[in-house]
Amino acid sequence: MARRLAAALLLLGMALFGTLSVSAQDESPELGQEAAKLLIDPASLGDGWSLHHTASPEALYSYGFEMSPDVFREGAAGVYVGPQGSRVLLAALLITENRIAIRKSWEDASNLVDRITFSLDLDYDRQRELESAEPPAGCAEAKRAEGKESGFGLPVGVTMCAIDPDVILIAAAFGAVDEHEGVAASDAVIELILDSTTEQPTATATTPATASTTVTIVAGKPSELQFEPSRVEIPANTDVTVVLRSDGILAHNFTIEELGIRVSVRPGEEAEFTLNADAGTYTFSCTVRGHEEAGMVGTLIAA
Ligand SMILES: [Cu+2]
Repeated sequence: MARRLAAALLLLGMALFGTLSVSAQDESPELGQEAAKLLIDPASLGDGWSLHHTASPEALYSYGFEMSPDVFREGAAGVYVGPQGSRVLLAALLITENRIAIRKSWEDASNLVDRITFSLDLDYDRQRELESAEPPAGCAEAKRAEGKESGFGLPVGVTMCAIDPDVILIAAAFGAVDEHEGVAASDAVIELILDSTTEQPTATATTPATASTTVTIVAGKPSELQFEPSRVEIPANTDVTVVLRSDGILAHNFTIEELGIRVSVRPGEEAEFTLNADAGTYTFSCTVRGHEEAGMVGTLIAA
């Protein structure tokens, strides 16, 4: 048992600081550019934090993590180092779009979390509590673990979050992050990522589009979880062509429950549909789990 723990700790150190990943990195796929957008700026973690390195998640091979292209289309990992030995490991995994891949990806990512927490001293009561806790805002599903690093006693929190059926984020926080420890720290990192993709867009987003019979609505840009514009005016009782586009990295939809409209778009795709509404004010939203709650809503005014 002691040897297993020692081996696990050694692997942990290697994955975090990349001392042994040199040979593996040579064969690793490139750092995924789309996934890399989900890695946060070290400054957002607080004073004294820096990005130690970024890598393809293949660098997590020491945890036995295999990034199968059948399951994951892209990924990126970042290792951040902070004050007093604290560090954060962040992985963003983009999943190949099919049902089997989505299920398998959750299993693979879960296994990775298990391996990260394998070497920790866990409190089982706390673990049960975490299992029934609500996922962080913006996460459709979450898995968390909290414990102390054997030997060093550093508090560790791990949060895995599915922000969409096809994106999984894993944050592991060793030591304190902005005065948080354990799962509070790893949750805070996940929230930072979701916040940075939902930043208030520039003034143009609130500028009402003029009443027109053609309207373009962009999802996913400049903020992943917002519509641009978020306020749309159309003439009442008139056929209006709506062009819906996703410029983000997630799939989104445009839904107006009252009008029975739901149109989905995948990243980089465009959909066109006709809208005809009686005079009134309607709410449109994206019903992908967690998106509306994160601010993916808008107002449609037919007048
Ligand atoms: Cu959405």
